[in-house]
Amino acid sequence: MANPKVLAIVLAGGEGTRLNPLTAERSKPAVPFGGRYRLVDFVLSNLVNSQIHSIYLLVQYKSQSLIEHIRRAWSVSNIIADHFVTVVPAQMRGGPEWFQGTADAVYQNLGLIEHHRPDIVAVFGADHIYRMDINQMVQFHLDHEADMTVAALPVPLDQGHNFGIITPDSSFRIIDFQEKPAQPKPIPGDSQHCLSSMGNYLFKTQVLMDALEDAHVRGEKDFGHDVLPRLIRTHKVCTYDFTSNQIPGVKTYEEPSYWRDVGNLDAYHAAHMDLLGLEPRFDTFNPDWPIYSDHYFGPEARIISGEIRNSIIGEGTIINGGNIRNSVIRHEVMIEPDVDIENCIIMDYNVIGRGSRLRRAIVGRYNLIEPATVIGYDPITDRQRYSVSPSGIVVVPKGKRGQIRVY
Ligand code: ADQ
Ligand code: ADP
Repeated sequence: MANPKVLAIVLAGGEGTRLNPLTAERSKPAVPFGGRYRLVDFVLSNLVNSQIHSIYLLVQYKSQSLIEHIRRAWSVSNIIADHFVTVVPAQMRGGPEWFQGTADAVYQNLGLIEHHRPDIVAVFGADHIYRMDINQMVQFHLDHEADMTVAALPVPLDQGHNFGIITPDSSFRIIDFQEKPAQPKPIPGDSQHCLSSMGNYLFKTQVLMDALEDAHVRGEKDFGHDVLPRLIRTHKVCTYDFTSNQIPGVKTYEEPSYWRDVGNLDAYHAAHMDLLGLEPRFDTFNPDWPIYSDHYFGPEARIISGEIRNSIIGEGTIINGGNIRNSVIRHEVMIEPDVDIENCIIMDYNVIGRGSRLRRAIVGRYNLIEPATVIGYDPITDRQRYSVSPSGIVVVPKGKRGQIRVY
């Protein structure tokens, strides 16, 4: 089939409880990432760069911030009818209930699929940092005449309990699937890794529609727990090897097949550190495969004085002294004199008061960090005042919007 019609459904309703307090007031896909992005920008950029332009984004949990980001960053021309990024809230068409799970979210929107009648439906998660040419997966799906295809990659065995674990046969057909197993099966010949689903699926349209009707009748709600394990018994479900995906413009120094589920604060912090350095593990600069986001209409960053090493400095930020190392500072942050910042993520609209010392901290948006504040040096005080991750990352939650004026 040349040029199949692909409709994308991006699941963007995740609560992201393990990222709390970053998700206390917004859904996980809306969580800021890097110097200027939100998590959802990665999957949307992958779709658009793969020329998949018909995109529904299913939202649910605390979605206002995500909806506004999509409006600012992802409004597309209305001249071409099938080019759209449309937010779909839970509309309770089938009864008085929100989406009950990922499969139920798509089930409640089967009408959209019927309306478009695509050849293939791409159901993708919105929570991951990666580049992927989805057309290569589409080609694989067609070549293997699969009813469903699941993108997958090897992950360390000790992380396997967080993911759906796949066992394929030699022709890539999935013969076993365990959602978040306590004891994941290693890949034959590689005892240190297991094959994890990335939560990105392609379906033949009718197969998806029938599977969701069937799941609904049975009271089943989730792709990973219910739909996938059932479909592998009745249909041809294949696994697409993400490590075979080739992206133009990826540098030799980048980690091959970079993919991160930034599901908890430690993983989220570590993925930021992957953006740093002259040769970062994941380079956000790739003109052949850009990551799109909203435009910031304020001024450039201004460095008045201070020493900055190996850091990302967002637009509209003013550095007025101090020492900044291995950190990501987003837009409109005021760094006052004599500040010391190391291994930190400072989100937008913050003032870091004179003489403060911050180490391994994440500062949510809209905070005024009082002068001489110390964060990340004394675990007991940190735990009394802030959230602290298992590895000791200290998180200052989001402050009140409109409270901070940097200029
Ligand atoms: P999880 O990431 O744990 O596992 P889940 O929490 O269901 O799965 O989230 C999947 C995607 O759906 C995310 O993008 C999330 O934001 C979104 N989502 C969650 N609930 C939703 C709802 N009610 N409405 C709309 N969107 C919703 C899944 C798979 C695993 C796989 C991992 C990879 O189940 O098999 O290994 O993804 O991270
Ligand atoms: P974020 O940091 O995620 O972008 P903001 O505080 O900047 O969040 O808010 C983004 C949008 O979400 C704003 O329009 C704001 O009014 C809205 N918003 C934030 N919190 C809430 C809330 N608790 N209830 C309703 N809307 C909210």
